[in-house]
Amino acid sequence: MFPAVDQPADAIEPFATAERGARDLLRRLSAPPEVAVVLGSGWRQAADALGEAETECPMAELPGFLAPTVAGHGGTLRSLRVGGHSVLVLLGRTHLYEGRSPAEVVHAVRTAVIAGASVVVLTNAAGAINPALNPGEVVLVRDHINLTGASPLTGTEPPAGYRSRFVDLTDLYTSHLRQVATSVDPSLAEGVYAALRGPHYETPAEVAMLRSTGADLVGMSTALEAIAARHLGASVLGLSLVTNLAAGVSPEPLDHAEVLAAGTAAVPRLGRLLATLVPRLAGSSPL
Ligand code: 8IG
Repeated sequence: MFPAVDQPADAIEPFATAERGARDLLRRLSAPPEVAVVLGSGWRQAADALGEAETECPMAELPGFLAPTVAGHGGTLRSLRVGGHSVLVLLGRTHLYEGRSPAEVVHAVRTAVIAGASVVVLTNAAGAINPALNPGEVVLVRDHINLTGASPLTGTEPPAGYRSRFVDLTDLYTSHLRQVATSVDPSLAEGVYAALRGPHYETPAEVAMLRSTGADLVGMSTALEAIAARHLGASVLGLSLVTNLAAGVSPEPLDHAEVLAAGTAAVPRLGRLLATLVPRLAGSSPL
């Protein structure tokens, strides 16, 4: 088997690359992370509610992370202590729709878990398929339907010392962590997250199909990171901010600006939720 010529060498050895990332990360931190929090669109502005950064650096400084694109800026790694626990915040993520490989999409999560995080919180913004869900609402991901056609475990076998790539995904979004979240905020709904590649939104017919398959939410992230985290033995909590009704659920067409505005309006609530929830998740990994 030969890798495609234009593939970066890193993509061939994703676990070794994540190990290098973790070694570099640990040199920068005063303590290994216990919890890793990935802040997706809509959630980034809520990061400051967790407290003041102890250490912060551009993700691109660490091995295996992508250089920032010319247009946008790259992601940031921030470490801080929350309620006596060491927390690593990943501000920004990589998506398949950017033309990135599954290994690139999950690299930050792999790095965080190999560095020590036993709990991974994956946040995202999503469209509501279930009409009972409202924009501005936060939904606990109970399970996902991975319709990306991709897996972070495709390719060469994980090296010695890693679990089999034929990983069990029963209770992927650990019921224990969902219970902790519900105890912090009993108003949180639960739903099934359908992950698609995007970047286009769905047609109304696709949304109708997703609804009949049991999906409540639809988005373009999270599923591959959850799989990679579970493969490495971490517990996963998924939090979706509903920013729009999926196509056809509402008679209005989707407007990206409105999606962003709904995210901004929710920032104070997201901040409060993260600040109360994250310290309670540390040390609560039953795996
Ligand atoms: I925010 O309606 C957000 N992300 N696929 N569909 C998909 N992704 C989304 C949507 C949506 N809203």
